[in-house]
Amino acid sequence: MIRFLRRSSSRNLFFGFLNQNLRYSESPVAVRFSGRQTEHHSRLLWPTCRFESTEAARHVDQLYLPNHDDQELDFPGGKVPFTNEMRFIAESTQKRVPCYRVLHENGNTLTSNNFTQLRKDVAIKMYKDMITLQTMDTIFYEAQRQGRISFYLTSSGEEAIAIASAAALLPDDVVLAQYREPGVLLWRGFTLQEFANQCFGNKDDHGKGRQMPIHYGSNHHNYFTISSPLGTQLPQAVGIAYSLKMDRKDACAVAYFGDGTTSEGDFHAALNLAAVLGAPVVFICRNNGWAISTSVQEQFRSDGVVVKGQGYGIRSIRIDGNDALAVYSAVRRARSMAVAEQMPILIEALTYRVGHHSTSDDSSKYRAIDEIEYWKMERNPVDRFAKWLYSNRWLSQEDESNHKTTVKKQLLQAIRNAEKTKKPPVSELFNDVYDHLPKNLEEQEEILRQTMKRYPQDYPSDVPL
Ligand SMILES: Cc1ncc(C[n+]2csc(CCOP(=O)(O)OP(=O)(O)O)c2C)c(N)n1
Ligand SMILES: [Mg+2]
Repeated sequence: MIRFLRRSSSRNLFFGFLNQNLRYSESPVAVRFSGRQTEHHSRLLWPTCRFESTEAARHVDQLYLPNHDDQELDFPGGKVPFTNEMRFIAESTQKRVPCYRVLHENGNTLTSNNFTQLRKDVAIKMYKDMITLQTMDTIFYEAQRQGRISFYLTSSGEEAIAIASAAALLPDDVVLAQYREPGVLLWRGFTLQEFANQCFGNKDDHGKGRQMPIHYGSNHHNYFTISSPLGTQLPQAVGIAYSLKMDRKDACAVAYFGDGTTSEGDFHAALNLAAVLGAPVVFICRNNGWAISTSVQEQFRSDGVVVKGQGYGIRSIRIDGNDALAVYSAVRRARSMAVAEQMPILIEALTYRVGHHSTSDDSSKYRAIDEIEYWKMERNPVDRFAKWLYSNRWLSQEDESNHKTTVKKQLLQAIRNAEKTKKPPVSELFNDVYDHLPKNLEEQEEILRQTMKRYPQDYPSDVPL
């Protein structure tokens, strides 16, 4: 059963709005003036509805307060009951939040009704895209090792999260990813040639070669360009979600991030802002156990990430990120709740980073090989999904090997093309920020050109001046 944690504790600490004659819920807004209900849009109410956190008042549980003394503190945001018992809220729940899954490791569904049924064509595309992603990772990784591109980073072990979540979204949903989700862009139709052009930083790259490899972006696919500084995409996603809300769009923003990123202030600011604004944003945390060499045990003391949602008043769920059907079902439900109820949702997907952090890392220095092998062999998300497809007779070995061969050929061709394509000229480094180049940038450009002429051996010879 897909069960999202309620966004406010049922054993809430706040009574709300009980003495106020104005009640507010998300857009379109049901407003009660002295008990009478009128339809309004949230914008009209914005200035008067500051204390939306009083949503908690709906879940009042009197039993929680056996020793309350009948009096309440009339506090901004809602009345708070007094108690004569000095009780601290525990630092953790007694049991860990369970992890929603659909597929057993052997590829069988655990029960037939705990997930959203997948269409055959969607399921096959999901599997083929997972294979394409793996092939892309192998070939680009090798290209980096051969010195043909400067950097790379794989999705190995996390293929199901990117592909299955992308399949559950709609094309108008705006994606703000971290860097380990090229699978979402692949699902949306970014071509192998476009991936290769970005990694090689040639003149056909949409970013004009200004970014490191894997910092993909595509306006056409509603996919914001990746930023290296962790967490910056999260408050941005809230802003975008809020603008979708204002424009009454049937779409949400979707923000992806890793476990390590939850230690950034931006994560906390984003969750709070999203809850307060009622912004339709789905936060998808890929908890893959590691932030480069920092394990999750060193990252946080809480029961992972899922429990943080409730602290901000956000409905949340923990799912098996290596189970494509669980990811698909939960993201589909999350996106429809986010849009229909105009609220943020937090998903924590448990998975494992099977590869090194990036081509600049050697993970054997800080983690056990056995741990990697276990996740690679026994909890492999692609193999698990394939078993399910085979058991449905939706996939044959022949289809699979034909697809692998075709993709490999296409990728090698894409790399050859990308390598042959010219680099963008130096002037592009300074364009596209200002309408007219300001004086200081003109000076910088001139200095760069002179330096390149003076020390040609220190600059790539294939970048036209
Ligand atoms: C603000 C900031 N701090 C530090 C870094 C360096 N850094 C790059 S990736 C990374 C680990 C992030 O881990 P996580 O969010 O779990 O994502 P994963 O790599 O596991 O997918 C760090 C610390 C950065 N890019 N930005
Ligand atoms: Mg991580």
